[in-house]
Parts: sequence; structure tokens; C-alpha cells
Amino acid sequence: MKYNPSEIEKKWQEVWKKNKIYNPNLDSAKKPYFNLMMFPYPSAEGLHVGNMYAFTGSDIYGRFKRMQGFEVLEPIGLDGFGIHSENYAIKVNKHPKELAKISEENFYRQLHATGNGYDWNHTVETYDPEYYKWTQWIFVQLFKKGLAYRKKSPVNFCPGTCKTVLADEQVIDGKCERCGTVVEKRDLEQWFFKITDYAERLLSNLSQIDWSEKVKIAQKNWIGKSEGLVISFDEIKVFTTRPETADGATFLVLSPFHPYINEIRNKVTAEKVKEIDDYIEKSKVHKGEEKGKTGMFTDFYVRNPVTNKNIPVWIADYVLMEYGTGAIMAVPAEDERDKAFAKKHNLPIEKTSLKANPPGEKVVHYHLRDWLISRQRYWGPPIPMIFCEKDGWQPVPEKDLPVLLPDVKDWKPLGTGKSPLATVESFVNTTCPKCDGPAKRETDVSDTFLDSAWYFFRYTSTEEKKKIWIEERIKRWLPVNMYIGGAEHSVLHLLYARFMTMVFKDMGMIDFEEPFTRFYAHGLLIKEGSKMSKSKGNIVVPDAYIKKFGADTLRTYLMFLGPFNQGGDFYDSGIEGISRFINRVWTMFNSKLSDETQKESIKWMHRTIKRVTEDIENLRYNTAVAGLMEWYNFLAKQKTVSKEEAVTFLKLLAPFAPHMTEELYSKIYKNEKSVHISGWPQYESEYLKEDQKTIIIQVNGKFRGSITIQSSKISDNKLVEDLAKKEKNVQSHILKGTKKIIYVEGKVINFVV
Ligand code: ANZ
Repeated sequence: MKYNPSEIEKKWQEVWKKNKIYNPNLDSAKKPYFNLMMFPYPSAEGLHVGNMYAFTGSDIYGRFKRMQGFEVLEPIGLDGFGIHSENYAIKVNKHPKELAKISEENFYRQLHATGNGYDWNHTVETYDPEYYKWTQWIFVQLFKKGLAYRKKSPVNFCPGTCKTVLADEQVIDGKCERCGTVVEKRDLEQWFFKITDYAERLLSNLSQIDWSEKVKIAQKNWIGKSEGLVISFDEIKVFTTRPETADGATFLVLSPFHPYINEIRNKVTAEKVKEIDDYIEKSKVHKGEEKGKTGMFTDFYVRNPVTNKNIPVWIADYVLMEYGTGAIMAVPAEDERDKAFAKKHNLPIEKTSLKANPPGEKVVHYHLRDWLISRQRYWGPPIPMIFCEKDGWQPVPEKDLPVLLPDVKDWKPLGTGKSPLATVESFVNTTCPKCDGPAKRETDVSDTFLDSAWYFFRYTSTEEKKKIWIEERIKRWLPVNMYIGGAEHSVLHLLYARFMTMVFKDMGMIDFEEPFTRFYAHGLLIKEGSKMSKSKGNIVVPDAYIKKFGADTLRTYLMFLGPFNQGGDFYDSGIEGISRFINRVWTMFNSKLSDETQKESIKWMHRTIKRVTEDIENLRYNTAVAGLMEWYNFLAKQKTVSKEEAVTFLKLLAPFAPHMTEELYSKIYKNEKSVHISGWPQYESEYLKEDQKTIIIQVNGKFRGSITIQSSKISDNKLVEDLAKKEKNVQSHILKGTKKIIYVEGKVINFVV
């Protein structure tokens, strides 16, 4: 029978759905295993093979665990709210809500075609009011706990396509991570989550979790713990990690946003005040190359407490208000940045003894900032807060959740620092939950990273309407056993999800505080040498490949093209090679199978089971496939292949090529259960022992001893000779050296002396 993937793939997808083999019983599973793929945020253009690469890698692990006897929950959903989706809606000029429906349908259709073992009964879509009701509920809980607060502060604002404030994590090298526009600082009042209260826990717990080292280091650096001193220079406090250099502090620098500047204003000339104000205005906009080098003298001095000398006070934007005390003592003799600044502005550089001992107060600082939650955009969950002139900020009562996102025509961002919702009067005007008087709703929506900070909890309980989740199920399924996703989320999603989990624990909702026991970062795909991207026009869409070769071939190829944590290069010629392999496997196990496995063949089988098992456990998928190819090559040379070999081979290949292995398995075992729940093959170590050979040693034709070595080593002449020479009884006979050495491979070595 010819291999016809489009026929068998459709057929098995239907059967699996009917037999619910990927739907574990969430309430009674005895061996639950939560295998989670990072929440995708697909646009209407759908899935490209780069995404499919990640999903397949996760699915293979889930299938492996299922075959090992675990009841695997492998859920899927989509993160469809947020700037990413809204920017795409702006680009194609369609309402985000309309577009979301199209994206969802297309994305789910594509995912079905890839044959992943998802539990389709428990999907989560972040724009579903049944979901964002709980996102808003979480906001209210954080507000009640004092972990959500409002603050006016200089925040990152993207004046480009995004026209909204951004979290620090979303600014890369001074540019917006989404659209690349240079980010400005604007003084705006915004909602923040107090993630900084959790800095120490977020840091110290890192040692307890099994995560890619790269990601742990990124989190550690982002949290950025520093221990140092706060030293007073008259009324100004500075934070330093190098107090011993204080005698070399020749000037003091304030951030342009430092409150003490107001005091200085009262003490200097009107001209100086104007100069100060101009400088502050200019420093609100990043100036590329200029940034970090400009500064101005305030005409004001403070006393260095170590040298007792008066030193000038400067303002410069290389000092950040959000870190330490927003002021530094500059030690140009020791610090490179201070030195460059001193040279540029002709400030004194003086040696430090490195022994200064200033009066100081010991402090710990973290680079981590509070999480900026507000977005002046449309496509997100409205922040569930109400402002009353009399009672101040009040949370929306829980019975009134969700605050529905109104359907509006004018949904595009305004760039005024206000969300488009601010223009919708019917939305804005409401009553105060406390005094019933007239009040106004918050019109910003929340950051999409809040939507994705807790979705994995909800997967377990999507049918629950009255509570955020079903406690029993959380106890059974969480924390997530295996989480696979992109390393680019190291300090965004992964940090926020950890924070939220700690908050839930502190609220008594759960009894663990790390959400992901194991996290594995996958690599990225490139296409024939360059990074796969829309701008390069080298995006590969899986649909055509699935049609031509079948999902099984595409899946196996993706896993074969490189180590899963490094990614690899997608070549059309490569997929053809895998297609030939899959076709040959099909033909081999479609022919007549013998009842008994040959002795030499048994060893091959057990060696391959061991190798593939260990490779999949460690996500070395490419070498697992290579192991199967080697075994195939061996089997192809044998006169017959046994039923046992066929079944073992199909089981080992099943996670990669789930449909064709199922078809072949069902032909061998009619009426048996699916290969995917048939149990993973076990190897027996007695078959792994290598054969040994004994080689006779002669000197001038006389027997003098023997050595025993592994059969695979008998053609290594040098090894055999060295080992033979070391034999005690041989040594004494060859003391004067040898004339000639005759080796009959695997049998005899004769030294002529
Ligand atoms: C004097 C000094 C001498 C410093 C020296 C460094 C080297 P980390 O380790 O990152 O915490 N600093 C403090 N607050 C700052 C702010 N708001 N903006 C910019 N820089 C700031 O770095 C702490 C060091 O960074 C502090 O120690 C301070 O400079 C600077 F040879 O004080 B140091």
C-alpha cells in the first residue's frame, strides 16, 4: 500500500478526538503530568514553521510522557489581546475583534493539522470575557493587598506606532521592543504592580528550579541585587557600592528628575533656573549618541563628608531617578563613566586611597522596577477601577466583573497619553461603588503580559464560571512539570508568571510558589542561512509542506535539523531526505513480518531503545531520530524483520510521526488501543553488554598469554599491541625489543624477537 499522508492524518485526527486519548480526566488522574507550551500570540497571518518548531518539540515531550504512562495535560490557547494584535489590526485596517476571530480560526485549524496531542476541550483565549473577567479580578485582589498602586513618574513612552507607555522590560537599548521607535520619558500617572516587594524571593528561588542556565542568569541580572552604602553629602543622599572610594569623589550628580532640584532652584539665579529647566525638558527625550554624556553645573555645592571639601553639584541624565537614591558621588579616578564625564566637562580627577570609611547606612538595592501595568490602548482588559472625587480610587465590585471592553469604532491609539476608551462617554461615566455618586472609570487597559502571567492556572478549570479555578485541580496538576518556550521571554513573561504565583501563594490560594518546575528554552529556526522573518520575506508557512509531505514528515524534519535548544536551518532538500526515510519505514513495516527476532538484531533493538529514551528525556530530538535511522539501516540489510522489532520501532518513532506510526501499529495489532497510549518500550541491560574477544599472545610462535577486549576494538592494532606488551609473562620475553609483529585480527598476535 502506498503511503498517503493526507488520508491517514485526517483519519487518525478524527479517531483520536472521538476516543479522547489527549483528554486526561482532570479530576481523577492518578499520574498527572502538566506539559505546557508557552502561550502563543499568533496574528491573522497564522503559524509559520518557526512557531511549529517550538510546538512540535513540546508535543514530542508530552507524547513521550504519555507513552511512559503519565496522564498528560497538554493544553493550548492563544494570547490574542495586546499591542501585537492591535498593531496588526491597524496595519490591515480591520477591527481587532473581527480580526481576532479570523486569527483564532486559522490558528486552530493549522494546529489541528500538525497533529499535536492537545486537549481541545480546555482552550483559553485572553480576549474571551470569561477569561479576562479573572484577569480583572486579579487586578482587584492586588489592589486590595496594596500591591497595585498609582504613581506619577517619568515613564517610557513610545511615540511611534504603539503610542503608549511601556514597561522597562519592553525597552531594548532605548527603543520600543515592538516597533523600534526611540522611547521618550513622559511624566504620567500610571498603575504599577509592586513586583519589587518580591525581588529577594524571585532571586533566591532561582537556585531551586530546573531551568536553562541562560534564563536564570538573565533573571538574576535583571533583578540586579547590589549591596552598598547610602552616604549623606549635606542634604543629598547618594547610593554607592564603592564607599572606600569616597575620598576621590570630586563632584556629585543628580538625576534630572531628582526632587532636590526644586531646593536648588530657590538658591540660584533666575538665569540658572531657566538653564536647569531647559536641561530637564531636553533630557525627557532620549538623544541617541548624546544620551548619557550631557550635563550641567547647578552653581550649588555640597560637602564631601570624608575630605570635608566642597564639591560641585551637577545634573546629568546618566544618573537614573529610578535607581538607588537618584544621586551619585562621582569618582572619576575609579569609575569609567565618571572619568569620561569629568574629562568632557573639565572636572577635577583626584586619586582615592581606596580606604575611605564614610559614615554610612548599609542598604541593598535592586535594579528591578515595579511593573508598569497601564496601557493607553484599546485592545486589552479595561483596568477595573473607578475614580470618585469623594472616595478616591475604588475597585469595581467583584459581582460587576467583567468590565466589558465596549465595541467602538474609534479604537486606534490617540498618542495623547489617554486610551481611546476615554472618548467613550457611556463607558467612562459610572457611579462610585462606595457612595453611589457620579464617578469615572479608569480608561487604560492592562498590559498584555498580565493576561499571560496566569493563563496556565486557568487551563485546568476553563469550565468553571464562579471561581478563578477549581482548587482540587490546581493541587492535582500544578506546578507545571515541563515548560517549553522561547528564551526571549526570560525577563518578561517568565518573571511576571513567577511573581503572580508568589502572590497567589501569599493570598492562600495555592501552596507552592514556583509555577514551572522545569523550563527548557528552544532554539530558533533560520531559513537557508538567514533569520526567518517577515521583513526578509523568507517565512515558511507549514500548510504547503503538510500538504505535500504530510505533517509527520514535517515534524520529523523539524526535530532532525538541529539540536532543539539551538534551532537550525530549514532547507527544502533536507525535508526531502526525511520524506524518503518516512516512506521507507512505511514500506518496511507494511511487508510481511517474522515472528522471531534474530539474536544479533535484539542487541540493536535494545541499544536503540536506550538511546532514544535518553535522548528524548534530554530533548536531544535530532540524535534520537538519527538513532532510529541507524537502526533502520541495519534492519534494511536483514533478511527478515520481526513483529517485535516493527512494534518497538513504531513506538519509538510515534512522538515524531504520530499518524503513520498509528496506522502501521493498528495494522499489526488490530483492535488494540492506540500506539500513543501503548507504553514506552523498555530496554534490558543484558543486551547492552558488548561482546568480548580473547586474543592469544605468542612470542616467536610460543604461547605466552592472552588478552580479552571488546569486539568493537579488535581492529585497533595499536591498542591490541600495547595491551599485549603489558602482559607480565610477555614483558620478560620482549625485553630486548621486537623485530616484527604479526597480528591476525581478533585471533593471535605474535611478537618476533
Ligand atoms: C561611587 C563609585 C565608584 C561607583 C566606582 C562605582 C564605581 P550597581 O552595581 O549597578 O548597583 N549609581 C548609583 N545610583 C545610580 C543611578 N541612579 N544612576 C546611575 N548610576 C548610579 O551600581 C552602583 C553604582 O552605580 C554606584 O556606586 C554608583 O556609582 C552608581 F569606582 O559610587 B558608584
